[in-house]
Amino acid sequence: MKNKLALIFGVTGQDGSYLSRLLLSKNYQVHGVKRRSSSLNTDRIDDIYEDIHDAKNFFLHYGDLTDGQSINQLINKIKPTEIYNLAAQSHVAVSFELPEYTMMTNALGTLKILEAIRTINPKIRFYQAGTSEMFGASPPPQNETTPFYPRSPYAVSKLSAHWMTINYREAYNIFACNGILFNHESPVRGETFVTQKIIKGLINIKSGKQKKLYLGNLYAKRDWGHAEDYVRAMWLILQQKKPQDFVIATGIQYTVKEFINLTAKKLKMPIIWKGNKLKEKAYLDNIPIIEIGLKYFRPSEVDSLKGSANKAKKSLKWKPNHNIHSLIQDMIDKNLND
Ligand code: NDP
Ligand code: GDR
Repeated sequence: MKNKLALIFGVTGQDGSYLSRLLLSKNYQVHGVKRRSSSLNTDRIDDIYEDIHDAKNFFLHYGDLTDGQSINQLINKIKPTEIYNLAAQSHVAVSFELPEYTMMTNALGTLKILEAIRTINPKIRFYQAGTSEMFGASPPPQNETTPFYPRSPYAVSKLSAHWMTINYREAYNIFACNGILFNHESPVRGETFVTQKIIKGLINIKSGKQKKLYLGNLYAKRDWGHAEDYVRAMWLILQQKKPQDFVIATGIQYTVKEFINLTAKKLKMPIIWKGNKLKEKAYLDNIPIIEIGLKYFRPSEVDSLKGSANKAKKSLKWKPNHNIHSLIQDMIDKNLND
């Protein structure tokens, strides 16, 4: 049987690395798009060549979502059967500082892929990496029918890509789907996202490499899952009979502070919280190790996200294998082995 052929934009990111492994395990030929950077940016996928015996099915190409010509050429050359658009300026806080670039990459970049599919081969199946950030200020639990209320340039850019994906599905009959994924983390999560920042920070403090960890809003609530579970949902979404959009979430939320407490407990660091608001601090052996850094607050925050993935559970038969405890443990173990 002929291999399925996937093209992944954003292959060097957290999800790109997990999805590549999943698709290779399903005998896909996987082509990933990496962008040119002044230092190496393939850390997360370099070991695929060593770990996976059949790495002859894994190829990397240069490309960029802001460069429509490169997108067209790649789709023309590779002739994928499925395209996963995971590429994005994915940092919410950064999007307030780079709103125009965020919009160009996340919104217009998605449009460029959809246009390429429409003109080159409308039979290609398309997955768009949507986000719970699009729900923003809409109260939880959020599902596929919850109104969107984006609270950052990032969320607005993703909402544009979301609707563009629906429009191309309806206007041109393209198998184009949105996954609306809630936060998902892993040992290869970027270091400036709060979970990895907390885990690396506490491990460094414990080993004496770092004195303090500065964080922003400790009371934001998030529904954190594991990337390994979430890329499985992406693949399932593209294997359905009809193109549809799905919320993917665990249905359980924790505050940032609760995430810190769970991590500290696993690391056997008995921290004690004192003070409040901007003066709130966590102490270990009477020494402050976590403090509030004003610069980590966002101009507008998303306070509470908790997804309801009932549709995915029913139609995709998807359910997460990880919970918050196994997620944190996995992240700690990998960090300790580095
Ligand atoms: P990452 O930030 O880890 O990865 C983003 C990827 O996009 C990287 O490969 C990055 O390349 C690439 N990229 C950035 N800008 C461009 C560009 N202009 N052209 C081509 N590639 C580009 O994100 P995640 O893996 O965590 O997330 C994957 C997708 O899912 C993103 O679109 C994100 O917005 C979305 N999402 C993520 C969630 C999460 O909790 N992780 C939840 C919901 C949605 P480089 O390595 O060179 O930086
Ligand atoms: P988020 O993830 O914005 O939800 O976007 P992030 O980990 O950046 O923030 C989660 C919450 O923690 C609060 N916070 C801090 N955040 C960061 N990054 N650094 C800090 O020091 C800090 N202190 C407190 C934030 O204010 C926020 O409330 C992620 C990204 O992966 C998006 O691409 C994705 O779409 C969404 O998840 C779902």
